[in-house]
Amino acid sequence: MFIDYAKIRVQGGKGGDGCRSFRREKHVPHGGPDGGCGGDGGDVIAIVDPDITTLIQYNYNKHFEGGDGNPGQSSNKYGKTGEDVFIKFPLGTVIYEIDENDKRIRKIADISDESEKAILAKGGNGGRGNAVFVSTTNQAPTRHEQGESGEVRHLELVLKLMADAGLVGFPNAGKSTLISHLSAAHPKIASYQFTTLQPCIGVVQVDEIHSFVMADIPGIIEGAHNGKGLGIQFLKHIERNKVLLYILDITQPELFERYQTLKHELTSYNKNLSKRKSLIVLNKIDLIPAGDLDEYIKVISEKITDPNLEIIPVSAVTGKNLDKLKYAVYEIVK
Ligand SMILES: Nc1nc2c(ncn2[C@@H]2O[C@H](COP(=O)(O)OP(=O)(O)OP(=O)(O)O)[C@@H](O)[C@H]2O)c(=O)[nH]1
Ligand SMILES: [Mg+2]
Repeated sequence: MFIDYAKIRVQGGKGGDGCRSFRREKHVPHGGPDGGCGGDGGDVIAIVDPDITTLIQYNYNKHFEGGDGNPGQSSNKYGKTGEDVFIKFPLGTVIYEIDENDKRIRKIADISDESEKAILAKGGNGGRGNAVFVSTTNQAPTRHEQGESGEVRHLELVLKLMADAGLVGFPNAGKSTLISHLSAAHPKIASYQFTTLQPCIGVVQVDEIHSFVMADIPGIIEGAHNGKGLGIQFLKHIERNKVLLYILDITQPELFERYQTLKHELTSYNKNLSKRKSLIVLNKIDLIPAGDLDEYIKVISEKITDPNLEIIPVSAVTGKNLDKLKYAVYEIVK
């Protein structure tokens, strides 16, 4: 199941206590302090796992603790450092610290690249052993410290898929059919609305070495930005796409107005999306007489004021022009 939201608790390991100890030697009442320091507690660290695309496991697994440091020992032995604990996240996870009322305090990490690592909770420092406190005035200190507790944090996880190209369209426009022909993704396809209930991503291979990532999200309807239909919950997944593909079913009336409605929903959700590079894809051209296609394109292109907005007619079912679409998207993505 695709889950893009979770809350977890992380805690660094406790530092090991410092040791109080004196070397035992015959005839020496205080044979020199030799209590070692405790080891530091382990950290909780976020890393990326490119194979995960959902936060579902964090709906079950909600507590993560770094390992505790071992206490120091006599003979100046240091305690072992606690083990770091690594939590794996899908690319595109944004991690916020929240307070007890679930209010966001700050952004801790935005995991947008595979090498990214972020410390979510630091382990506590190990306590110092009494050997450390020897001074000219105190040759036999008994002072030794307790290990510190690790940091505790409550975190909110929000996943925003990291796709290059996002498919935007009304329900039934053929978005899932398109992604299933262009990639190995297999979302459900059916002739009714809201077939796709969760985002799906696929890798589109352009040639042997080049590819880009495409995201299919559930259909958008008028009012989506106010929560209508499947609402805004999935719009966040196209926020970071480099290209938006507006998929229109060519058999529907008022194509330009439909495009405008979609764009209005997106920009009402996030005004930056109005400037995002886009393409209009007229799908299902197999359903109109071939000779009429130019006229369809003319009607919509006359109303478009942006000279850079390209219109590409395709048929996701027959595969017509899908290569052209793939290259056009790749030109923008790269
Ligand atoms: N004739 C024809 N039918 C198509 C084409 N593309 C999609 N369809 C059909 O249109 C219907 C809807 O396709 P989907 O891919 O499920 O549409 P969607 O946009 O993903 O729909 P939602 O998930 O509900 O938003 C299915 O019956 C498809 O077979 C096309 O190019 N030509
Ligand atoms: Mg679909």
